[in-house]
Amino acid sequence: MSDNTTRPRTAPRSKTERPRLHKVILINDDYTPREFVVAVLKAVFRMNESQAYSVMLTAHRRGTCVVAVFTRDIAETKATEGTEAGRSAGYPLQFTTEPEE
Ligand code: TYC
Repeated sequence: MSDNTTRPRTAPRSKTERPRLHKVILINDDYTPREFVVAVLKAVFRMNESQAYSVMLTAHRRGTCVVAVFTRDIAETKATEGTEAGRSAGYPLQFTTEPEE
C-alpha cells in the first residue's frame, strides 16, 4: 500500500465551479415528418443516423426527449437553430431548454 492513501487532503478544493448545464429537449408534434426531425438532429447536434433516429422515436413515443446538455448559451442557440429549421420548412418542430438540477 502506498503511504499516502489515508493522508487527509491538505490543499483547499478549487473554488472554480463548473457552469451549470442546460438540457436541450425535443418536443413531439403531429405534423413534422420523422425524416425531417432526424435530419435536423444530425445537422444541429452532429448526431449519426441511429442516434438521431432513436432520439426522434423517443420523443414521438413519450412526448419529449433530452437531446444533449450544454452550457446555457450553447443550449439556447442549438434549441433556436432546431426550432428555426422547422419553422423555415413550415413545420411546428420545437426544441426547448431546461437547467439541470
Ligand atoms: N410525431 C411526428 C410524426 O408522426 C414525428 C415527430 C417525432 C415529430 C419527434 C416531432 O419531436 C418530434 N410525423
